[in-house]
Amino acid sequence: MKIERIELLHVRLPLVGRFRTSFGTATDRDTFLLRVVTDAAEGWAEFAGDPDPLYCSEFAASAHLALRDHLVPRVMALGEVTAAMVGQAVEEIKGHRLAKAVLETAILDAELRSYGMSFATYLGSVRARVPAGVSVGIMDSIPELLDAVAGYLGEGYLRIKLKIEPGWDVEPVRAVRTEFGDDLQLQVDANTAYSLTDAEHLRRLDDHGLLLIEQPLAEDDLRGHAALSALVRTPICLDESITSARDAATALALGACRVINVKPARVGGYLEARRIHDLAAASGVPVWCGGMLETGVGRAANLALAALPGFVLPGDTSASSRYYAEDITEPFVLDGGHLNVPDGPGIGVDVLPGPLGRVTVARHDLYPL
Ligand code: NPG
Repeated sequence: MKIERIELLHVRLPLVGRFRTSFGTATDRDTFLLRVVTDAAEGWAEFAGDPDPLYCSEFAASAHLALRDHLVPRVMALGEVTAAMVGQAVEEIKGHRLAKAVLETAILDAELRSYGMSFATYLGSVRARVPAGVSVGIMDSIPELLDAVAGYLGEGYLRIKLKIEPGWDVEPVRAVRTEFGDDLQLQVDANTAYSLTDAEHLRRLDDHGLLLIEQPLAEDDLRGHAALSALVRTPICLDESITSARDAATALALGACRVINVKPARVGGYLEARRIHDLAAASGVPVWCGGMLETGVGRAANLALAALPGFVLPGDTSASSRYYAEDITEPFVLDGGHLNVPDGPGIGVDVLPGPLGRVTVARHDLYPL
């Protein structure tokens, strides 16, 4: 496959409600799409990050530069390209995994479309639909939180994740557990907001039957997570800390986590994400698919990954309406608490020109320049 053109579309979509985490509050999704035109087919992918480096060190503008000046030129130098060649072609560039992921994914989409295979088939998915969880932001009050959770459960979501931070942790968890009962699949996500000196406090979460505590400590603190793991009964899950299959192997060997949130962008793409899945499956470690407020473009590919056999916990694979009144693809809709895994060629959904036009704020050529 020969790449003829790579284009970056800066898009901005309003969120249906603000989404607050321990690292900030989002009111819109401000990101970019990559469109790769080849001699065989066209591919699309979505940059998972944000305009600000608050979740991780990468951000949209850094990814734009990394792609334009370092990643795209290396991939173009290959001549004939397949997605499996991308990782090695960009390996000498340190970091920039979210940027690498969007490039590899758009190329993979084009490649799979060119021979009519879905992401799900390519990755090895074993399910036609996946259970949907939802991530619930930090709220101003407990009644507001209980209302929000009741609304999501009414829609059919099968698992609730509460965002937590110091001052918004044990009480909201207790309130949700009390209101909705012991059968509710409930977990929390701290996005690195705590330190090991909070271990005694975090231990209080053990009373509430949580599936897991996600990323309580700093992303580079594997030792701290291992120590915390020994102090709390609730399984520790890592997100930000895991940027590769090697990280995953290290974290498991150190006892730093018992569950892994697999986000393809964070680890440099779907191929590395699948390696983490395989490693975890071989080690008997449950994984689940995280989300970064993706539009239908990113969500479609995540659903394919979430259908692999080792994804035994519901992911942050919510319906499009969780974030968007109007998505840029046909919306993903909940059906009995599940989402269908796209089975069409590539990511299996098309970008709709009308909605795309309404949210596109700029367009940049990455190749040819
Ligand atoms: O449903 O797509 C989703 C979002 C789930 O909570 C979610 N994502 O830390 O996992 C996270 C968080 C996030 C949001 C991370 C935006 C980065 C950016």
